[in-house]
Amino acid sequence: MFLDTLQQFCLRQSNKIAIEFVDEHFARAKRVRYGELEQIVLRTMAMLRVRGVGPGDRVAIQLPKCLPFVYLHLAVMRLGAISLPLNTGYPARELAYFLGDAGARLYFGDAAAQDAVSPALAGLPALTEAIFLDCTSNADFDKLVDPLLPEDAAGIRTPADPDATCLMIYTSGTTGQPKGAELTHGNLTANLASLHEAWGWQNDDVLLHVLPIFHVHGLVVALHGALNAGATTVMHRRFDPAQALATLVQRPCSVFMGVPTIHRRLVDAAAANPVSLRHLRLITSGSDRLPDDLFAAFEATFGYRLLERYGMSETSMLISNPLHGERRVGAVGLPLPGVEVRIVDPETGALLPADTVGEVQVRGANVFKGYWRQPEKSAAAFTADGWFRTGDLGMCAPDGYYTLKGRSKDLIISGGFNVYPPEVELVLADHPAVAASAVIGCPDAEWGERIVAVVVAAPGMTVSEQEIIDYCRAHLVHYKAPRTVVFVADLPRNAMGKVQKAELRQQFCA
Ligand code: MCA
Repeated sequence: MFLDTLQQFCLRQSNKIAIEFVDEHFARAKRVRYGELEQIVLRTMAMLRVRGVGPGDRVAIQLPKCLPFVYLHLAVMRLGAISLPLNTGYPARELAYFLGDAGARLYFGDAAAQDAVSPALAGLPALTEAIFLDCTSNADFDKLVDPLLPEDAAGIRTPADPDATCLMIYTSGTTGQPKGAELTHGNLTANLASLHEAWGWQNDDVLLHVLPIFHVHGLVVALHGALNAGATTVMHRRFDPAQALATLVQRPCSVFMGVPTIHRRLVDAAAANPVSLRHLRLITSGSDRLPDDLFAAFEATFGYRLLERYGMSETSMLISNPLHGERRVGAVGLPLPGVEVRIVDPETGALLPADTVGEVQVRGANVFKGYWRQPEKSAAAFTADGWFRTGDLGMCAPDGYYTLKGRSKDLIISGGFNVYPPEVELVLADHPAVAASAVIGCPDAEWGERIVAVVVAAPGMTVSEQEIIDYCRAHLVHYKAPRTVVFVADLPRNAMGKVQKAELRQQFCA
C-alpha cells in the first residue's frame, strides 16, 4: 500500500530530497530528505500516540501550507487514524460543523487564527485537545515532537487493512450539510497505481507543487503521487505565477499540476517574458473544465499541450487524457487503468449509446467507502450494482474519449473550488434583511465562474450589496462569498415553487 511504498523509499533513498519547501516570500527553502521524513513522521506518530490517538480517531489539520501539515497528515494515517484536512479559510461556523460532525479527537490549528476559531472549539464532546502552531517557522512543531524519539513509535505497524478509512474530505451537495467522504488506504493506493501507470511517474521526477494541500488535488494527486514514486517535490507555500515560472524553468521541474485559474495566470505572466515549458514531462489541468481558449493559449505560450483530467473527492482521479497519444481539446480523456466508466440515463438508469449525454457513473477500487455516518446518503450515492453516481453529465465518443457536459447538481466551480448554492443560500436566509435568495454561477474569464446572489429584501428593510457580501464573508470560507449581489422584487418560480435558476442566469450573467 501507499504508506509501505513511501516507507521503502525512505529506507532505500534516505539521502534524496523528498520535499523542498519554499516560504511565502520565496526567500528560504527547507529541504527534507526521505530518511529525515521517516524519522519525523515516526516522532510525530509517537507524539500523537502520547495524546491517545489510535486507529479510527479523526485528527483535524487546519494549518496553512507547511511541512508540519505534511508530517501530521502522514503520521495520522500511519497510526491507522483518519486525517481530516481543513481549509484555513473556514470561519468558526463552518469549522464547528466539520469538527462536530467528524467527532474529531484532536485539532491542529494556526496560532494566528486562534482567537477567531476558538468559539468553534467549545462544546465538542469528542475533542480532547486543540494545538495551535505558528507555521511561519517549524519551531512550534519541533517543540512538540522534540521530546520524542523515532523508537517511541517502534512497534506501530503500518495499517494493513485496505478497507480502513485514512482520509476524510468534506464535500457539499445540493441538499443538507456537507458530508465527509471516507477514503481508505485501498482507495488511495489503487488511484496512485492508476496514475503511476497512466502518467508515467518516475523516480527522478521533480514536481512543482503550488496547490493547497487540504484537497484531493494538491494532497493526493500531486503530493502523494510524487512520494509514491520516490520523486522530489518543490513545494511553494503560495502560488505566484512569476515564481512558479522561474522555478519550472530554472530548477528545472518535470511535473506541474494546476487548475484553469492557475494556468490562466501563468499565461498572463508569460506575456511579457515568454518561456518554454517543453522540457516538462507532464503538466495537468483539473478541478474545473479547461476552457478551449486557455488550452490553445497555453500551448501557444509555452509550447506544451495541457493534459486535462477529471476526478472528484469521492473517487480521486477517474478519466485522463493520455500521456502519449491525443490530448483532445474539450475532452477529459479515457478511463484510467482500473477505473470503469459508463454513461446512463439519469432517470431510468439505462445504458446510453456513444455520443449521447447522460450521467457519468464510475466503479473501481479507487471509489470511496461512503459518507461518514450517513448510511442513507451513502446508499443513495451508489446504484444497486455498485456504480457511484457522480452527478456530472457527460458523453463518450465512439473512440472512447469522454467529454463533460455540465453538472446535474447545480454546482458552481470558482478557481477550482466547488460551491453548492444551498450552502450560500442558507447563510443568506439567516440575514434579517433577506426574505429570499438564489445563488447562481456566472461565467468568468479568471475564475471559471463568479458567484452572484439574487436577493429579495425583507419587507421594509434596506440592505446594501456590500453588507450582504461582508455578511457572507464572515460566515463562509472566502471563495463561497458572492462577488455580486442583485436585488429583485421576486424570484422567478415554476408551478412547483422551484426557483428558475436558468432564467436568473440568463438575466444576470450578461
Ligand atoms: C482566492 N479567492 C477566490 C478563490 N481563491 N475567490 C473565488 N474563488 C477562488 N478559488 C479570492 C481571495 O480570497 C481574494 O479575495 C481574491 O480572490 C484574490 O486572491 P488571490 O491572492 O488572487 O488568490 P490566490 O490565493 O492566488 O488563489 C487563487 C488560486 C486558488 C491559486 C487559483 O483559488 C487555488 O489554489 N485554487 C485551487 C483549488 C483546488 O486545489 N481545488 C481542488 C479541489 P479578496 O482579495 O477579496 O480577499 S477539487 C479536487 O480536489 C478534485 C478531486 C479534482 O478533480 O481536482
